[in-house]
Amino acid sequence: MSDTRPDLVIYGSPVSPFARKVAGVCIEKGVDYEIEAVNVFDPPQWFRDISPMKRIPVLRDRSVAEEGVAGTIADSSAICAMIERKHPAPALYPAAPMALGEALFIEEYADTALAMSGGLGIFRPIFFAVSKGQEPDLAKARDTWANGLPPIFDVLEARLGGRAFFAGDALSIADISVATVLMQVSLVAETPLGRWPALEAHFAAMQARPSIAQPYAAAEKMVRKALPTCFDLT
Ligand SMILES: N[C@@H](CCC(=O)N[C@@H](CS)C(=O)NCC(=O)O)C(=O)O
Repeated sequence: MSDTRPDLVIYGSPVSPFARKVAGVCIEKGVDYEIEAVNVFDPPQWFRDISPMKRIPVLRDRSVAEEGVAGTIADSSAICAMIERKHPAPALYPAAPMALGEALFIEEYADTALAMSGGLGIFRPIFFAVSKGQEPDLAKARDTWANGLPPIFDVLEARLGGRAFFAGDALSIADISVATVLMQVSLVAETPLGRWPALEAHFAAMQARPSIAQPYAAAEKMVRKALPTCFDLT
């Protein structure tokens, strides 16, 4: 009997924006994948072995190896670059040197500055608390929305400069990264972006893409079990 399982396995959870980024790249490219759940806060030894920083996601390419470190890649940015090389079309990394650099910078900015602020400042204080039956730290979330995120949104707004995409004139890893990380906030709170019209338009366009919407819907289903509605942080 032939093996119908996809080559690519994303270890992690759709609740991770970085796992959704990898899923989004696979969907844009029409590459089959599956997600295998791993509790990153108490992972089994086999996962610690393939994730030196104890982070999700980690990718396994079964066509390389079915177990062990071989055939695995940790870190969403490394994973997405590998998938691009393995499945080049449609390209999600600009060919022009400067646009490529811009795309990689925006990816990094989303994965660090935006993820720290939105994830640690809003998602975790709300969702982690609610999951444990505790009161959400709305004061921290409101402070992040009022003071932490606006300077980051200012940078993204300026970098977009009214364009549809962050780098070059086509969808790239930059657009996917910003949308998946920003949607971590949407999982727990309303995200009115009226002060940043280019970012607002970009966010709406990205949310309409199956590559962003499908992994998000899987995350939302999990989050809504503990948190039926989103908070207004304004
Ligand atoms: N730079 C990493 C970040 C991965 C990351 O921070 N993942 C979070 C989940 S969203 C995690 O594994 N956290 C585990 C922890 O904080 O102990 C990537 O892009 O893959």
